[in-house]
Amino acid sequence: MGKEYKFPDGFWWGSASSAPQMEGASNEDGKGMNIYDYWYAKEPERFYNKVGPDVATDFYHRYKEDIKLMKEIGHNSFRTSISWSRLIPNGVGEINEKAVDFYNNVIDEMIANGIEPFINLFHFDMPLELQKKGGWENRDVVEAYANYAKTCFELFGNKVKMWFTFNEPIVPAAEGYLYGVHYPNIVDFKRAIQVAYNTVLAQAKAIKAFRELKIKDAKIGVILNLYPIYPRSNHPADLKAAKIADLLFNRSFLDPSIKGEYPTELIELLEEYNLLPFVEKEDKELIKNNVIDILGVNYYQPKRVKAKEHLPNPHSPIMPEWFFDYYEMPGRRMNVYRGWEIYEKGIYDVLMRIKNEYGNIPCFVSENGMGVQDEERFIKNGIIQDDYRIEFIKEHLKWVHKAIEEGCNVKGYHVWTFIDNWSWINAFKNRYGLVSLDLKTLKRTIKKSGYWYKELSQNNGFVD
Ligand code: BGP
Repeated sequence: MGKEYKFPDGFWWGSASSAPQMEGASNEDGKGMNIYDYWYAKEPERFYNKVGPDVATDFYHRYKEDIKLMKEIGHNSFRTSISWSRLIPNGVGEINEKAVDFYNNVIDEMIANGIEPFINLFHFDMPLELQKKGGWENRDVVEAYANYAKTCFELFGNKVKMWFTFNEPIVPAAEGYLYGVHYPNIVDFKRAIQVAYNTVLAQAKAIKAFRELKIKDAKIGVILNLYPIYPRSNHPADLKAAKIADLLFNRSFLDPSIKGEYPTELIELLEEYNLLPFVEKEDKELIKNNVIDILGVNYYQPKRVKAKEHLPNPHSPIMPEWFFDYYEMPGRRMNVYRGWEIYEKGIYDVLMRIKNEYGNIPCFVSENGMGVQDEERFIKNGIIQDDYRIEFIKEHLKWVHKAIEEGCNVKGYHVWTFIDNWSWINAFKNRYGLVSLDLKTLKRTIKKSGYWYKELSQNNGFVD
């Protein structure tokens, strides 16, 4: 008999996904285009095997079957997002009644099956009409988002009690405007910072609207991809590298979301390199007064950094990597399919930091999971035998358990994800689901990890 890992009563067990990654029906029932629909139509070759978001997992048509499956594999909660461009096709103005019906049906179906809906408002999917107006760089879009958020609270607030402003708001800024990976494929640090700042502002405005509506028993939070950042050594130059990476990748969203203000060191750094965003005088007060109730932590991998080996080319566009190099720790373990390091203790380090430096605010693991390619090779008796995924989840949960034992206010754990879903430029390359999806027939089959997850949830823990 091994050790027993029991979790607190009422612990959330479930998974997370998002509208653009599962709904499909991207051109049905009055949905407007978002930037991914548009980018795929324009440059399909940028997506793995040229598969776009038009069908995804077809949740739009199969939500009843899927919610039943969620229940079957032990979900008591599930996060998805509302597609802004489905609800308000132009981003502002008219509401699409068919979308209202769809989201009401999904929410009702989840509640009827004992699954608490966690609803996120934005998962990278800017309505195209608003992108044409400058997207997050434009303050009118910030206003439009606040109105959209208010509309969602009014429409669904009577049944949804867990709200999230953004999933990984740093991603549209960094991947879209700095590294050129996501649409609109721009490389410009200063513009990326403006985007990041405007999303923080948008969040504050949404929270303000949320508080004014005084929705009974409802909470609002944000979901951040946080990284434990480990320096190569204790040499001051390595420590400085880690500190800057932390300011840019963690504290840029953590501090304003929880403490209501930006770290002084971050402001000074940006000022020194002429990267400060445009701000209005009244923003500061707004951000200060509208902070979150709960934090979702997405954790996949740590960042390891060291002092730079070489001076950056002064004629190249300034990048975060002007301040540090990535460090490949000898002996690190990799998920080779995704190219991400597996380091389970990282989740504990992040959670303990939230406890010690961010007032032990209620939090939960909002994404954690393992994407593996060509999983059909593991099929035995018709089921994918994904023992590696069970192992991955277990080893992370042991560290979550330890953080809870040491007083961290962790409320739940959500796997990424319920069913193999569509992912941005990687499309269906890496499979993350507890349930597999046959891309040709759209047939769903529970994987070994799905059955295991059911037991985990039923026992509120596991023995290992
Ligand atoms: C997170 C995103 C998800 C999801 C996941 C897996 O960053 O919130 O949308 O996609 O990562 O990453 P990927 O799909 O890139 O392998």
